[in-house]
Amino acid sequence: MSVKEKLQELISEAKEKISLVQSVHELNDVKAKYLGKKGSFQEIMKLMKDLPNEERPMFGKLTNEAKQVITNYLIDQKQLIEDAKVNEQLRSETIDVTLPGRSFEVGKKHLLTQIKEELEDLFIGMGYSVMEGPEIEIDEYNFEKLNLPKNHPARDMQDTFYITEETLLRTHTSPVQVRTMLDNKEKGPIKIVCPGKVFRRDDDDATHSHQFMQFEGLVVDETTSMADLKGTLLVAARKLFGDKREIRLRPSYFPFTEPSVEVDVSCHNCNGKGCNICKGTGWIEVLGAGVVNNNVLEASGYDSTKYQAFAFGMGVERIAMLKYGINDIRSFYTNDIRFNKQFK
Ligand code: 2NL
Repeated sequence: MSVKEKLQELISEAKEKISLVQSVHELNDVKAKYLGKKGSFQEIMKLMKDLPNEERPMFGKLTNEAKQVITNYLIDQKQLIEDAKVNEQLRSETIDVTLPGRSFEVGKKHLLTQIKEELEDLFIGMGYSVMEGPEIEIDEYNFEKLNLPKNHPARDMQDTFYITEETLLRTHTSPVQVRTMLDNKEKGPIKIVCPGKVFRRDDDDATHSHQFMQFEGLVVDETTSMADLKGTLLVAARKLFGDKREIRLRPSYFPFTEPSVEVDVSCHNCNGKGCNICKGTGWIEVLGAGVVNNNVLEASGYDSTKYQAFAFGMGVERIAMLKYGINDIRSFYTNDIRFNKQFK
């Protein structure tokens, strides 16, 4: 057999072997078998020494060509293996974009938070700042400076969670206003709203909760009057209960305001005709307010001959209950997800 034939045979054998290889790892073994240090070509090169000098260049040329042919087979097969791998991956990892998506629920703020923020936005729009303060207060700020001296019935042990003689859970957010007035070194004008948790010693039932959210407001300036209060509350009532609402002020009593008023809004359910929500009267009581008592201004360092102020306070749960027809205040705090989810 001539060298040429030998090489031809080697090439067809390699071609066959290489075409059957399925992995790159296996392919490296085959490559070593033919082209490696102990491979077939090393064997063939040994034949060179028996050849006459003039045949050696031709022998070298043919061997190199054969090597090249086999190398090309190896390269092509490697490409085939790799392509097959990619195609298999594409096939097995295909995503069916026509399948319906998995739906997931987006959370929502608690109804009380929604209404608190609605109120904050409304008052910020009228130039107010939002102030917060501690839930554990001292007697002096919660009562004394609000014209509620010791032994006043409103600060009865029955109504207040005392921690010590002098510290308690605030019964209203008014101490935040007291702190703001005390902190105001220039004793200049103030325009603030104070939302927050307050605590009263009550047995919980459908309309009472020992913890609820209050939203109070305070405006201190040189000419602040009851007329400003009424205009402000009309804007708030219409924002909360609709553009057609009217308000009316009835005389009332709070130790920290004089005169004091109770504010009714015309019923948003029956437009004033009378229904079960307004108990047939056409009006619903929504908040308390008044002109700040001079004692309160003086106790926080304001000259009551120079300054006048109005203040108001409302229970946020009550507003929400009226707006959405909720009949049990405990619904806000039991956190039944089915209740909370209704207010999206
Ligand atoms: C209500 C009634 C009210 C105030 C709160 C207040 C605060 C200061 C001075 C004077 Cl610093 N008054 N707040 C005035 C009137 C009524 O709240 O029904 N709250 C749930």
